[in-house]
Amino acid sequence: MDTLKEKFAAKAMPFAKEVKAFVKENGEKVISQVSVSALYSGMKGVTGLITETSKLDPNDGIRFRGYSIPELREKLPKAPNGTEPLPEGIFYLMLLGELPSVEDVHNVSNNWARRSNVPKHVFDTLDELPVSTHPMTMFSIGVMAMQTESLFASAYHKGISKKDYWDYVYEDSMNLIARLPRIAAYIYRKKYKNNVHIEPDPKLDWAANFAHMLGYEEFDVKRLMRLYMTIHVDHEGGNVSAHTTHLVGSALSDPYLAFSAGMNGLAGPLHGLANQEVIAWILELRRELGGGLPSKEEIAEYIKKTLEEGKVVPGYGHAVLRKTDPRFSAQQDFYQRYIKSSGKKDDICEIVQMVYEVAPPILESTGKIKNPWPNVDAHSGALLMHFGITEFDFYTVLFGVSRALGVLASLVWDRVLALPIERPGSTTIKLLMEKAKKIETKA
Ligand code: CMX
Repeated sequence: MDTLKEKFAAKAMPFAKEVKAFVKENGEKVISQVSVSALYSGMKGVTGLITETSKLDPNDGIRFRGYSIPELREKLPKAPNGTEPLPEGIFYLMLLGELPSVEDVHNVSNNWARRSNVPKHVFDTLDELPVSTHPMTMFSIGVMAMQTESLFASAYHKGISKKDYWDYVYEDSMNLIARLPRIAAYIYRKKYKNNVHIEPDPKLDWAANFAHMLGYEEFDVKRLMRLYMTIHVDHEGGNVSAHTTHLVGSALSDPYLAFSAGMNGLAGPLHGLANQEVIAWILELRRELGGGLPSKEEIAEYIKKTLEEGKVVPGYGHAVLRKTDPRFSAQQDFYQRYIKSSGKKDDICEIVQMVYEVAPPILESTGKIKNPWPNVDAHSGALLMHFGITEFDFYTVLFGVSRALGVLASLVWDRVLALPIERPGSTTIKLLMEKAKKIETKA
């Protein structure tokens, strides 16, 4: 057994027993209620899921096992000479609930490097797709093609005990995470770099190796990739990609099937695809305003025009958050600290800042947008553009590679906690109206 798995088993098994006893004792206590409006607005505000890896607060933002993003940027181990956390560390934290040492993180890096070989038929499958296929479609298909490797599916087929499910889900999840950067880089190089591929460098950490396989060797790109792969990992359980992975996994579909389903959700423009939409929107804004750096007044007019056309302002708003997304702030800080402070002012990053100053009051004035502040996607593309990664329809794949760490750590926990198949009830509008009438009458 690998060290991480050993540590996880020692921690998770007694905890699962504790949870079982807790549920038995407290099973009838009500912790959340569903109003008619909650039912009609995507179940927002209704607590209906268990997710161990992270928790979102509308005002405080995301916390991973209790740690905020600024705390993690400080406390998680870094690469030699590095200043941003290694994503291996946040995976360890989400899985085990404790901060890793430098050695722990080094072990996760080596563990993933050992598992990173992608079978040839995955690349062959990707090669069969038209090059015009969207990178997120390619990514999802690449993951599906790799499902042939699922140890869970094969063990389940042969017959295994329920108490061993987590072990195979752990193995599949670790293998999948280890291989995703290679698949993503293959898609990138196939689509945008004349199908010329770069071999992995097993001496590099997971995120730096990813940057290397994409074709970016600069220290700052590796630094950005470590931050980017850390901040996108998880956003508690109810967001579309996390919830879908969990839901599909609850049918005991293996981690390849579950994760691929989650990625199809991430590919929606109201979720992860918003990062490509933001750059498309900024480039169009610049084009319409004649290029260069627009004024704040011009940006304000462009935002109003977007709203008048019945479109969303991408990168703004959130289903849960009610303040500036700390993931946006971390990227803003990256721009200030590593780009602007060395005199390399970037027009797109400057526009992101101006939109931040101008958009919230305009969005608020509509009277209906609950959160006028930026989310993670409002900034990520601008930093990538700065470093020459300009192919913005690829950006959501980067989000997806990172998101794997959170949703797959959660999937392992789902099986340890023996969470059953998910099956909420539904009703019809007619029945809902009848029920509401009775409640009114009673009151
Ligand atoms: N621009 C224009 N209108 C917006 C808006 C925005 N940025 N954000 C919300 N609204 C609108 C909604 O479309 C809705 O309009 P209708 O009542 O006409 O249907 C109304 O304001 C109320 O929406 P809400 O309750 O504030 O927001 P939701 O929880 O329904 O949706 C989100 C949240 C993120 C989908 C929405 O804010 C949005 O579409 N934002 C732009 C897309 C985006 O940036 N998505 C990325 C989110 C982060 C991620 O998952 O990666």
